[in-house]
Amino acid sequence: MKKIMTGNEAIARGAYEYGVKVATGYPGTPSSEILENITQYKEIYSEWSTNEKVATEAAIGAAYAGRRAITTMKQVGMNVASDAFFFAVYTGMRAGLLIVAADDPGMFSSQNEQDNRHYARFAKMPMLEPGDSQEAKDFVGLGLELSEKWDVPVLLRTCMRVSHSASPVELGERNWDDEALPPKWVRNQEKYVCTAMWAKKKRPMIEERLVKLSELADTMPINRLEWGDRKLGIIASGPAYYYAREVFPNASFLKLGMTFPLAKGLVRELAAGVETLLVIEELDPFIEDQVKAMGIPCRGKDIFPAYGELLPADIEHYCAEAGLLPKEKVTVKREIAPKDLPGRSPVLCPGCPHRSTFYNLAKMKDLIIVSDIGCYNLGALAPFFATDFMGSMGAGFGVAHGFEIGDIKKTGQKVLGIVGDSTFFHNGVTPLLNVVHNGGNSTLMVLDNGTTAMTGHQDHPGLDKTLHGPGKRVDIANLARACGVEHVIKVNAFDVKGVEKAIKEGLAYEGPSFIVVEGPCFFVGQGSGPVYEVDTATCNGCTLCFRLGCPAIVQSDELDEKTGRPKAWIDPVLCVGCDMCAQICPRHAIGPVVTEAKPASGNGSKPCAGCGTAG
Ligand SMILES: Cc1ncc(C[n+]2csc(CCOP(=O)(O)OP(=O)(O)O)c2C)c(N)n1
Repeated sequence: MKKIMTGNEAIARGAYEYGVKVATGYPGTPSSEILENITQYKEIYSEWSTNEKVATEAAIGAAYAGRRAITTMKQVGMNVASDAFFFAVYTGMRAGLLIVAADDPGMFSSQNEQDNRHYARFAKMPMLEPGDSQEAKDFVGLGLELSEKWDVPVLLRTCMRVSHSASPVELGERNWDDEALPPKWVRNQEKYVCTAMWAKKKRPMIEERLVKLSELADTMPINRLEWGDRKLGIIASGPAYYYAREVFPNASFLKLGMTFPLAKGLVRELAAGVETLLVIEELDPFIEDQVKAMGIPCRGKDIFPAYGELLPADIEHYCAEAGLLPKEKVTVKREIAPKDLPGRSPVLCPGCPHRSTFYNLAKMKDLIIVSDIGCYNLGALAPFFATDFMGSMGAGFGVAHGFEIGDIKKTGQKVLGIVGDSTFFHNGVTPLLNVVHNGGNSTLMVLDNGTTAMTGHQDHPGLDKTLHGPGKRVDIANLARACGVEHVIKVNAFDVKGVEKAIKEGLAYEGPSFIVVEGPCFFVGQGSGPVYEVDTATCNGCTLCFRLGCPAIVQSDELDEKTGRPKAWIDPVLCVGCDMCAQICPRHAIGPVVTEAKPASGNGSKPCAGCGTAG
């Protein structure tokens, strides 16, 4: 049977069919749906782990235990996970281990662009690159087989276009004897204890394995020569292969499914048979550099940029410029947005608990606000423009401490570090410990909205549910106390003044202080309260409520006679009754519409957890 599936769904299906027993991961676009789809297969244990390193270690342990395992992450997750998979290349495992990392060429949802293919070469592990959903599923099976045969983790590298686009997939049955108990663990220290004296002995084997895998690559059906016109030979993998085929239907091709180690024999054969050799690959010249290192001249990054996506229109455009394609053959229009298109900045949702924090912080002008990744990164944008920094998960705390030990206080400025709740568990606890242990004085704040909102509401240790069901909740404030913070403040995110007071109190405290701003994300439980409205007779167009950046509050057509400024209007379709606008309105012109209650949405049977006025 065939089914249309996204690449992520197909990888999940592959995990099922090829007998994966344990699946771990940490959310991140474009990879998150793999694990979410795996939960439908009850044969597989799955969990959101606290971060990518923990997820990878758990998958490694499961593979040591003799169970096929898979771990999933977005591209920057590999940076966090890398300390784990480097050693697994030395130890090998008892069952197959697949590390799935989804790259994001074009940076649709990432803080930096990176080409994770380098990790395969860096860690010296084989890498498969699917170009569509069928390959995504098949390569799971192939990767696990390779992993078991060569006793090494295998990297399955996808990218956004493979992860999120859909194509037909032939479905099969689960074809692995997954219930059979693996043999008992027998201690083998030389294999599994990566102390230098034993690990060192494996170094030559790791190099020899790569040579043998490269020889194998020449014979693998997923690496294939497709002879056509001999004028142009193209090496490509992943979606770039299909795009290149569209642009050059008659050229000769080397389609690579395993891109590391390289099928050098096939590369030589193609190079010898064509006039011009061209490598078409997104991001870095990963294949191109290896081809050139073989002494084979080829073109590639002299034509294409080493950043962004390379869609068919881009390939046409750059190849026409380089004289490889007649200009009249350029058929597809490059989608470059018109320059006069109005910019539309993303905003916090109506009812977002983060709003009170950034409304208050926007007023604290001489404060350095070291923030982090999550929905709360929108505090950097209009109307707040409140934050000074965002880098990588956990850096909100780590870099804040750096400002402090960098003596920034001598300039009279104070520093506030901010992370979200999922980010706190991911990588915020260790920098907190660092502050405490080193006698730091930072004010650190967790915006606890009870979910990993930005990536689609996954669980984390601060919740009483897991991917499968009930879980043990770790209390953030108690954890901070256990880390040695003496001054811990908890505040209701929907109490705008309370949040301001908490921030000021934290900043005034001598020694590390820790503020937990608690209030659930609208989508996980806050629910709708009554719709709010503006009493236009009282509103004088002071514009203060606009500073909340709530999409439900807009300028009305009615101008205030005295000030000449537009009065506010609340869109009843968008308002969820969080009450923040009512709290800050100096003329008390905003309040709930008493007569008509808006039907609850989402988990909205509960009253608003924060402001107490909703019901
Ligand atoms: C190392 C790494 N892993 C995953 C991500 C993807 N990611 C971006 S924000 C985020 C989670 C944010 O959750 P939280 O801190 O709770 O903030 P919220 O979005 O709920 O406000 C994740 C997982 C990333 N950017 N970096």
